[in-house]
Amino acid sequence: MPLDREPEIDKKERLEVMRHSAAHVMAEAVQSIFPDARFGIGPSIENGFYYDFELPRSLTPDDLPSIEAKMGEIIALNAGFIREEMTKEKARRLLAAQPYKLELIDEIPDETVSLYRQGSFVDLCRGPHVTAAGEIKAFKLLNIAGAYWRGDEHRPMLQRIYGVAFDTEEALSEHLLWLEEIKKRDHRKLGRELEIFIFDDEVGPGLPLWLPNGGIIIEEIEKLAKETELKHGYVRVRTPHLAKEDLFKRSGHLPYYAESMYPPMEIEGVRYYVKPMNCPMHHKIFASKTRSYRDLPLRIAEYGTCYRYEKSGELLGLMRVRSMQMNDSHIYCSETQFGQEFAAVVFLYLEYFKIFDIKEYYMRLSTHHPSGLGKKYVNNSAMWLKTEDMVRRAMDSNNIPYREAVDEAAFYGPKIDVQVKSAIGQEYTLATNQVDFAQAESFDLKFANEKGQEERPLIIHRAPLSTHERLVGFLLEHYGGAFPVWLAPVQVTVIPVADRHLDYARKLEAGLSSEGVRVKVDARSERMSLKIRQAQLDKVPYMLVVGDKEVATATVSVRLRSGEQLPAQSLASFEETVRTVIADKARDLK
Ligand code: TSB
Ligand code: ZN
Repeated sequence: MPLDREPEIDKKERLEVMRHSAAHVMAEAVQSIFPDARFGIGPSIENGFYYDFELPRSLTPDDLPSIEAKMGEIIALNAGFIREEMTKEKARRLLAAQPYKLELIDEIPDETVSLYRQGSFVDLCRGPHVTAAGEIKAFKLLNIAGAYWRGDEHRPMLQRIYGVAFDTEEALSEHLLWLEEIKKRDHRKLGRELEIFIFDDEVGPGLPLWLPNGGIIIEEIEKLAKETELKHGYVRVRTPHLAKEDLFKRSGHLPYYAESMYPPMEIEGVRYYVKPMNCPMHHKIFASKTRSYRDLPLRIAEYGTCYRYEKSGELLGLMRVRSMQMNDSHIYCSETQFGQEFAAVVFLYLEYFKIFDIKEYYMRLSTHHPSGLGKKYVNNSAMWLKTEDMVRRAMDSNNIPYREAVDEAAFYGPKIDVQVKSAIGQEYTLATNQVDFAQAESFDLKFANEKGQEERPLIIHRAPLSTHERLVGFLLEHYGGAFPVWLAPVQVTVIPVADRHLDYARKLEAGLSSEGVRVKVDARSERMSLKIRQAQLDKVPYMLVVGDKEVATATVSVRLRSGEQLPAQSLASFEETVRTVIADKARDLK
């Protein structure tokens, strides 16, 4: 059947089989280079495959070409993939030098197991495989990473080689090109190049240091959040970074969330924890005076700094860190107010997404799983079911689409998470909107209703703008570093052509700066082309190149970071443009 007529599903399966077979061929190549290699597992994955090895030395990227070359030789020999069924006993004898395989054999419930042999390599494997190695077409090895055996940090660390494989050379080159694009967009790379943030070994993993450019972006985001929240009836508070153990016992963070908390410190005979969340402190503020229905909904907001002990293997640039500042709020409302309040939060994130031009996301209703009750989740089955239903109703009655995900809830209740993808393809929760039926009880929070009777408030925990860390990490990739003008650390660079144009450049700088525009003069005695290139690399939205003509006519020549040139114009007209673009938080520069 011609390839282009092949049903998608068959093609997908065929590619998976080919990729899995490529993993076996890679293992054969590694075995021929390292005869003592021990083998872990080698599955197919999206676009390719990997295999985990225990080797006598650490691999470097320089090893990949020789492994690839060896694979090429094996494929050229076109050895058949031969399946053999045998008793476990026989398989154990055959794989006696392979402790990881022996462990896998022990776990197979059947009497017999299947092995696949191609050339000099034999592997415990369910299959299926290609009939012969020659069917493996275009492939490339990409990188090496450490991977714990069975993902368990107490087991040995193996070396994993990742590769990609496709039907045709064209499909492979297209994919490699796409990977290059993605690499350029990786927020860790952009963050370094644009001087947004750094990590420092001596400070510690997952503890980012924001550089001045990052500081500007954060200030702008906070300004937006504060203005928006003011408009939506929030009040702002400030709370400490640590509190006594008892507070976190009461809130349920100990024990439900203890694994993600830094260990306690002891002072004056009392144990203190740095806070992983701001909620308990906000609850204390709610409880600090008598509340009545007239105070509700009470929306307490804070850009609170939290610390979480995230596993080192899970840390990733700014996307998953250990110190974070959260766009947090806790909304205390009555049960009748709940639906409207909950939906208002969802509409609030949609308002933000419009500003940031975020279009690719989906909402996920994260629910509990009964097996986690009392361990991962507050043990109150009835309330879980009730609040999950309340969320469904709030979403449905506002026609907001969502998918359900079981066993992803917070320990205190169900939530709507907004899932986005980072440039490197991982899915993250950006905004979150959570119900809490547990903490009002444990903090004995109450208000007097219209009839003067005591009622417990429901609590909504929400973070539409996530944490500064995750949001800026995401935005770096989303914009590929080319921030809209309102967020750009430097909005305008003035580039004098020669030293004699410096005075005029300074005048422009003073004018723009008095308008609140973030402007810099590149006063270095360098070639103009080099200064333009620098501003372009820094992704500065506007460059004003000034030479004799601009000085003589009192105008500016405006160059955009895309390379596009705008017509010469007066400073006043340029100021007007920039002012509007900033005020509109526009992505387009004109
Ligand atoms: C919203 N108590 C609630 C709060 O009131 C809370 O802490 N929720 S959370 O645990 O889901 O965190 C809120 C948001 O912070 C998440 O949706 C996610 O976007 C962001 N976040 C969580 N952990 C990290 C982390 N390790 N690094 C960066 N951002 C994080
Ligand atoms: Zn909270």
